[in-house]
Amino acid sequence: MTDVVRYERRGATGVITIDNPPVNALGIPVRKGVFACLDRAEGDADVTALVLIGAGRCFSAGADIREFSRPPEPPTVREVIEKIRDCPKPVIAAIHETALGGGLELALGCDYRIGAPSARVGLPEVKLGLVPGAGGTQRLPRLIGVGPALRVILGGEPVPAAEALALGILDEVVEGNLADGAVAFAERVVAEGRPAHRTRDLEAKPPKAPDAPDVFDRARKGIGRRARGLIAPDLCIESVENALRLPFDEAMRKEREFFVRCRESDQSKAQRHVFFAERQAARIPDVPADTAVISIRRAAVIGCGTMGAGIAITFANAGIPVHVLDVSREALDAGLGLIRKTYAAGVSRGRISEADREARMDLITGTADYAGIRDADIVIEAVFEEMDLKKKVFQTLDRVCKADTILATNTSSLDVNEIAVTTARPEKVMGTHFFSPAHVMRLMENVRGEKTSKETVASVMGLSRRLGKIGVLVGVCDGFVGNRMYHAYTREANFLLEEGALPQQVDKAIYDFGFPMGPFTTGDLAGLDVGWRIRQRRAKTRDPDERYSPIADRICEMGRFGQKTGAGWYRYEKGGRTPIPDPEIEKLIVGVSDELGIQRREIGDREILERCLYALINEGAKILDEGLALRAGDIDVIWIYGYGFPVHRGGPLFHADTVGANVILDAVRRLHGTHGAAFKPAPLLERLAREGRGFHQG
Ligand code: 3H9
Repeated sequence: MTDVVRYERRGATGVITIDNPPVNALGIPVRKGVFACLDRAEGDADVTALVLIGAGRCFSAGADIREFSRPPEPPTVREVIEKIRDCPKPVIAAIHETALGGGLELALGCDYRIGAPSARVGLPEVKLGLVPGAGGTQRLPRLIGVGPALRVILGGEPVPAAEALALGILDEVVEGNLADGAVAFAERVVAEGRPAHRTRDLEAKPPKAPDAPDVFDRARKGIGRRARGLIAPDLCIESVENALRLPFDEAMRKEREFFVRCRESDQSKAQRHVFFAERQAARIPDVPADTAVISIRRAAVIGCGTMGAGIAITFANAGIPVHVLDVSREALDAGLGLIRKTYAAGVSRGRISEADREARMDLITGTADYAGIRDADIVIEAVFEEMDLKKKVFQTLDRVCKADTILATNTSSLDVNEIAVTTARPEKVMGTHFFSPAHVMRLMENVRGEKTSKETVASVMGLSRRLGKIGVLVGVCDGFVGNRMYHAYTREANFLLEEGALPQQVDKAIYDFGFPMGPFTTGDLAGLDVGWRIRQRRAKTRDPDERYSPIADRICEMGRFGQKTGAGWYRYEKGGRTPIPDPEIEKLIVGVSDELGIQRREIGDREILERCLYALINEGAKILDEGLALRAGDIDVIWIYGYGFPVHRGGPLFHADTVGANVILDAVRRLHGTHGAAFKPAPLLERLAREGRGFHQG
């Protein structure tokens, strides 16, 4: 009926197939096509029932998110669903793989839903800063009850077929050919004379134990910290609440109002930006998608500390066999012990089954001998952050590994080019910067050296995806993209302490902005000693005229390395993780201000945010201009997935666009006047302000 929707007859059943690659998004041509097919089937006297099915990868990934920035064009998804409602013949949705968002809402508008065992259904709108907008908050509670519906809507995660069947989202799971199964199901419905089965006509099911009686209060509390500052989760709850207290049509009107409010909000715009930026990051302009890649069947990790262990778990979780090498038998045993402990915690929290734990542990082999890793297709070095040590490891790897093995380093700051040239295969050397804990954090900063080949880049970027990570390609500079920006951000945080603020005040302002924690709490969690060692190494090359805050060094000199030593920027109760402001640190900070002759003053939250965030943005602009990141969106993705930048603000450079380049430049110039070199305006920021553009426009 249109290029993307087909109609055919199979006996007395009309089959409508959505075929809109890659994910059958419900854009205008699809909506028009389904609408027209429904018209045709209604008028066909020989058709007794209809099947709605998707071709290709999935049933449907929902509304076409790209259309949200344009005025809606009829028929809307809701109007298509109303057309199904008014259809005098039963309509059966047949789902394979994913039915998400508007895709599931379309299926909920049908009389019955059957699924292949691969089916996964969900309403992920909340992850885009949205409320489901085509009846999801009304039909789902009617079908499965408000408690389970709230869990599906607020979690945003897809529900697998078996669970969807148990909940009542699916009426049947069909093995074998889905289209055949759907036609047979349709014929059965007609033969049995089953009446129309419209979800809208059902009563919303009030909460039952264990959700009763205060399911909504508990949902609000449950989303707590996770939903801090977000508008969509609360509106999702209110909309589901409306399913119980308002007539269907009125609750639907409200749902639409909430959806539009969210769609137009900066928050949803930011979250939609992140959705696309995340996918865009996988594209490397000079490395075409069909570039030959090295097939990675087996990996090795060198160094079995916290990082090495986390990386090994990441490989095993993705089903890739991995050797873990540590030349010290003791360190190896400790590392393997850490891996076992991590998996045991996963089992006890119900995240993985015993069988999975066994299978994954079986993929990990420890060795103290380089000969044992000869067959690896990629080796990731995660030894101590020392250039000489890393060079030695790479020379050994170059000698023992087969010729096409990729040699990667997990360094967070050292020069990948310098490491690469110590080998006879610099084209196969790259940085793979994981973030701690490596098996949890989704970011991988993939560092391309001067000599890294396109094949190596394509292989490592592909590997990131296989590992379930978001790989972002960056160039070589001190700290790469993420840590170089982090340095600019924490440097300002430290200067603020010298000028009058306290750690808890800075942390609160950053937390209130939406980060999971401020820089000092983060420092205590990550450990302060690594940064201290890096600073000591750099001390000789530091420009003596450059402003330098000694506070962090003094804290380390006291043996306070953060949570692991029970004290850092804060103090901690024995075994506790709650940072407690420490008068001793306040005394130290005030003492440093005195020493430096700085008159302490009242510092407000606004200044804290400007100083920390604008330093971050200014540095990001320099990095972009220097070509060390491919796009502004890549920097946003790095900061969201590696550093906890609030997703509803879209990352530092998206946030900069919402504030305006000219506003930020004015502030940066003012700060440059008072706080010196660190705020030297980035030329790119100046250009954007002059041209009235943003980082993401043009
Ligand atoms: C909604 O439905 C609102 C309704 O309540 C109300 C309506 C009135 N639109 O992720 P992939 C693109 S809101 C447009 O790499 P995978 C994606 O950008 C929507 N484009 O594949 C990529 O393009 P490119 C609620 C979309 O196999 C390509 O498809 N739905 C959409 O790893 C492949 O994507 C969601 O939030 C879309 N809806 O994962 C689901 N979806 O190749 C969003 C994907 O140019 N989608 N694209 O980079 C997903 O979660 C995943 O894409 C999915 C497949 C799991 C489906």
